[in-house]
Amino acid sequence: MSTVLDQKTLFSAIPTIKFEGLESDNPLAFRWYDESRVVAGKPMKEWLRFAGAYWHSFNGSGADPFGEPTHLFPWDAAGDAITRAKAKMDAAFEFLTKLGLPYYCFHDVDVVDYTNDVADNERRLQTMTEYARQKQQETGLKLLWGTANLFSHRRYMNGAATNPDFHVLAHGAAQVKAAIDATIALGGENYVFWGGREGYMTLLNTNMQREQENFARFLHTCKDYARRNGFRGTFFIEPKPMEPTKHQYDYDAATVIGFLRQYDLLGDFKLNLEVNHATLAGHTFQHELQVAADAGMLGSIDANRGDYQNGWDTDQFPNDIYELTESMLVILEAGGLQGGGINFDAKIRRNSTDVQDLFHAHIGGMDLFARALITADNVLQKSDYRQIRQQRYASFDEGAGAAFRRGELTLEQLRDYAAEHGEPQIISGRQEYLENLINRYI
Ligand code: XLS
Ligand code: NI
Ligand code: NI
Repeated sequence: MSTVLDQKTLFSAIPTIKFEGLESDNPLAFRWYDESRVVAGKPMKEWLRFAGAYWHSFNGSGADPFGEPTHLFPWDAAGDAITRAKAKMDAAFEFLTKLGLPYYCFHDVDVVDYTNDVADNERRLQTMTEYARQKQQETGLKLLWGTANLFSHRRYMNGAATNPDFHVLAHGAAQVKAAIDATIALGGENYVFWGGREGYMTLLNTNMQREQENFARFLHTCKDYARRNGFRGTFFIEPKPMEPTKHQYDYDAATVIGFLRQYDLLGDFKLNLEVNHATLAGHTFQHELQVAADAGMLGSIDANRGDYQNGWDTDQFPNDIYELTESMLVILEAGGLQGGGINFDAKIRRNSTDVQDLFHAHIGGMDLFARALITADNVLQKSDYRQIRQQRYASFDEGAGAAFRRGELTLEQLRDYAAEHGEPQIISGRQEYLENLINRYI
């Protein structure tokens, strides 16, 4: 991608990526991801439901705050907005099909250039929606979720739904309406809200209560519109604690669940959790997954990873089998994702400039998830992992412990139990044993 290649030749040298197994030395093949292999009662394909992210793979230019683009895409080279958008979509579908990714995800502005004219913007998106609909039909690819970008345009510098200016909120609403229309027309299975600038830079100029109320009202309004127009999928909120703003209201899973409960949105919304957002919030990804799973809100995930040596959202492709196995344990025990899938919200590095790099990145990520799924399933089926965890709480399963859980014991009765039974035994949490267990099955 470092030199502008002919559109037709961009991906043509790359073969369709196939499963070749562990014997294979072919870097353009899957070694673990065998889509129809059954794990824990379901084909891998159904557990994982991989999606390609339009914004990183087909718009991400490699530019950073210090440097110009390094990924020069042929589809950006010539023609009007629709011509370029169609060329990009042709390439996108070729890429997704070659990888065997069953789904894709997009923001409105990823698909076609955004204009400031509301009606013109709607027409452009409609044209591209029709084009995408045909492409989906030809290839069998599906839309995992659609969304609107309410954070890049300068008018959103103080937020969209939480902007202090109602006029800006209305523009955000216009974009969401068009993006919901597109999602419905494409049979999109979910719709995502990532509140990129729904937060503040300083509390000195911010009425937090009013902003959160407006945010909730906005979500209700969007949800009602979508439902009235036949959208039956799930709405996802994607938590992130900061970046681009100092503080974002959708801080982490627990915060979002509290917000949805407070504003009566629990019935229609679930969570789309992103690895790098979890770490930015000071959590592990497993923590976020567990919080969501426990609330019945584990909808979808954005797969990527951060960098241990710096704090920001580097969106690198996942490559740590140990961490991912821990995450898959949570996902498997929760019975899978509710309605969502695994979206590669990840980008190749600025200096990864070969066409193959985008393939290697996704192959690595897909193989890693497949391997983590198999490993986690082995841990659950073959080891005493479940038993140890269950045993740890056994004192609550019968007798006084069970009575406590049923709400039958007063504080006095608890006191008497302590006095009668003396000092509790010291019981190990067996952390190192459990940690070794994961490595044993990798
Ligand atoms: C940015 C977010 C974004 C969402 C979609 O950090 O991850 O890419 O997934 O708006
Ligand atoms: Ni994301
Ligand atoms: Ni992100």
